[in-house]
Amino acid sequence: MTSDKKTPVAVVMGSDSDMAVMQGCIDTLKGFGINPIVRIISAHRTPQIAADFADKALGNGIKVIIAAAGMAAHLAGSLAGRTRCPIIGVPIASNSGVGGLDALLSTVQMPPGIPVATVAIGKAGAKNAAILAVQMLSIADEDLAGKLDDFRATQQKKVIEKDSALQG
Ligand code: RP5
Repeated sequence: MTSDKKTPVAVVMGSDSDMAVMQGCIDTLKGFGINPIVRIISAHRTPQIAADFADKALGNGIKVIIAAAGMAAHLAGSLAGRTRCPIIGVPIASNSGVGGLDALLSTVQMPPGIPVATVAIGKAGAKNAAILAVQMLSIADEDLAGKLDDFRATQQKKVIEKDSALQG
């Protein structure tokens, strides 16, 4: 079975200032042939738009939402409260001076019943969010599953080559 690869993933971020981190997420998805919907939506500054987006997500064919925000990062959680669509949260390190711990706790500490699958702070988390979304979709998509296997094999090969080079 092959899912629609054009629109199954939405990448939502609280501000355009988050794009420097989230570009890696978008690029990783594109590397797997997924051209995501990309939106700037704020839980605090545009709350009605956030609510409408969440309410319509499943009906619009979205299967996974990746939500990134910094500071009091309520975007992922507020979307999660309004949709069954799985939400992957990416905490962003802003200029708050606490290195993204504010966003990490705001994203990960969801009350029981409304989960957000939270990845690491920043660029590593952004890339992992894309890979996790692909893994979710690969359950029902053999083509994506094959791409993930290739990705892991390539990743493993690179590490082995670096180790070999180290051994001289
Ligand atoms: C959050 O506040 C955004 O996700 C961003 O990480 C942070 C700062 O936003 P800007 O002031 O840069 O727009 O809502």
